[in-house]
Formats: sequence, C-alpha cells, structure tokens
Amino acid sequence: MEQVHGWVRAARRIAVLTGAGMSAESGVPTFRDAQTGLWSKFDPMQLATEEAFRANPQMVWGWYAFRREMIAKVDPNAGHRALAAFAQRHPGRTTLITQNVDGLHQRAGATHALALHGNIFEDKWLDTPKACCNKEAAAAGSPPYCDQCGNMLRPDVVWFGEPLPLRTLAAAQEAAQACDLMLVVGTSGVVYPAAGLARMAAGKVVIVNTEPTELDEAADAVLRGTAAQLLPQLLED
Ligand code: BV8
Repeated sequence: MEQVHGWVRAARRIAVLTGAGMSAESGVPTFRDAQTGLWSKFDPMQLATEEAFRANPQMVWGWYAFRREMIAKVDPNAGHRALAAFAQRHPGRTTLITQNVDGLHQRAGATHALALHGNIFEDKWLDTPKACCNKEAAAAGSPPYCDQCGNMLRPDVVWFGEPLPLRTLAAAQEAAQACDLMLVVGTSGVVYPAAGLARMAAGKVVIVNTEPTELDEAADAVLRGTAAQLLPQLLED
C-alpha cells in the first residue's frame, strides 16, 4: 500500500479504469452478482444485446428501467468521491475511464469521465430515425416508440457486439499509452476492448479488487480490498 501510495505521488499522468465493483458499495449489483427478480434466469451478457432487445423489447426495456430506478436511489461512495476530489486538486494529472453506465463518477464531480459503454439514463432510436421520429413526442410504452413508423427507443449504452464510441475509446487509449501509472479498480477484466486498456498501459499497473482478476498477471501490484476503503487512502496527498 505504502509503495503504491508513493507511485501515486510520483506519477505525472495517472489513468484510472473502473468497472462494476466501483459502484458495489453504493448498492449497485455488479454484472457478476446474481441477477434478481424477473431477470434472475438471464445472463446480463445475453440481455445487453440488440438481438435480445429485438426479440423481446418489453423484457429488455424492463431490465433497464429496473436498473435505472435502482441507480437513481443510490449515491456515489467514498471511492467515487476520492477520485473526483483528487482530479480537482490535481487538474490535468488524471484521466478517469469507466465501463460503468450508472453515472456515479459524474455525480461525484468527475464530469470528464470517459464513459466507454454509454449512459443508462440516455435514450436513442433503435433504427436510424426518420423525419417522424421525435424523442420528445415518442408514444408511451415499454419501450416508448414512434407512433408513425414504429421505431423504438433503446438505452444509449453499448451492447455486446456493438462498437464503442470512437472518440471516447481513442481518448482512453491515448491516456493508457501516456500514463505513468494506471489504477484498475473493480473490474473482472473480461470485457474487451476495455480490459485491453490495462494491457496497453505504458506505466505501472495497480489492481484494486476484492477478488483475483484476469488482469492480475499483467499488474505491477495487486491491492486486495474495496474501492471505497482503499481509494481514499491511495489518493490522499
Ligand atoms: C465489440 C453496457 C466489436 C451495457 C457493457 C476480445 C476477446 C474476447 C471477446 C471479445 C474481444 N473483443 C470483443 C469481444 C466481444 C465482447 C467481449 O468482451 N465479450 C467478453 C464477455 C468475452 N466485447 C464486445 O462485444 C464489445 N464490442 O467488441 O464490438 C465491433 C467493432 C466494430 C464494429 C462492430 C463490432 C462491447 C463490450 C461492451 C458491452 N457493454 N455494458 C449495460 O451495462 O447494460 S459491458 C458490462 O459488462 C459493463 O459495462 C462491464 O464492462 C462488464 C462487466 O464487467 P465489470 O465491470 O468488470 O464487472 P464484473 O461484474 O464482471 O466484475 C466486478 C469486479 O469487481 C469483480 O472482479 C469483483 O471482484 C470486483 N468487486 C466487487 N465488489 C468490489 C470489487 N472491487 C472493488 N471494490 C468492491 N467493493
């Protein structure tokens, strides 16, 4: 811990990559945590696909509506706050890259976070919108739809099999290649291209996680503990 704290103090450019474990202590279940309710028998990686949405839009929309309600009830934790505060104290030194669509980093004040997988509270049209497709005037439903052409609204997140937003991914790759230190927090490191950022980091890689991950072998240090407990200590000046 002391050694890594020294690396943080010495680093000019720090990249931080976070996953679902970052929000676990806020009360947001991780992707690994068992699904609850209607979705308990579904693998999230099957639900978060265009195929699943087209096959059963009501069910997938319902899953996102359930997650939105749950996320709206929780708050950023001490880990989110420590990252935002560090960035405010040291402008230009950190790049925060997240796989999370919950917006908790942004609510903690990290407004420049690179959200690789989108934002669960935003919607977009499933098919290329026509002149008749007006989001504000979408017909109520699960999901809301265009009552002229039947186009449906979907959550503005990146589904499996879909490309990440190019500029966001490019900025994240640039930060990884320019960093002296990368903190990899609360991610199992199985989803790509996000996990690939830890493997292309130019600087030292430090894993913060309660469990072993796919990326441990690529790390210079592994800190076994929670994000909300370890990040405030690691980021104290
Ligand atoms: C694409 C948004 C191509 C939706 C998400 C290379 C190799 C293998 C496979 C692939 C590859 N390249 C591409 C693929 C396919 C696929 C992929 O990676 N599959 C995996 C499963 C094998 N990737 C894609 O499909 C990507 N797109 O490749 O497109 C393309 C290119 C051009 C043109 C057309 C197509 C898109 C991937 C993004 C999918 N969307 N989310 C939604 O949220 O609904 S991914 C989603 O799952 C999350 O965003 C996150 O990324 C991932 C979950 O992973 P984690 O965040 O790590 O969470 P997890 O639950 O797994 O782990 C939690 C960790 O926290 C654990 O380690 C736990 O121990 C720890 N923890 C728990 N509590 C705490 C803690 N740690 C600290 N403190 C705590 N308190």
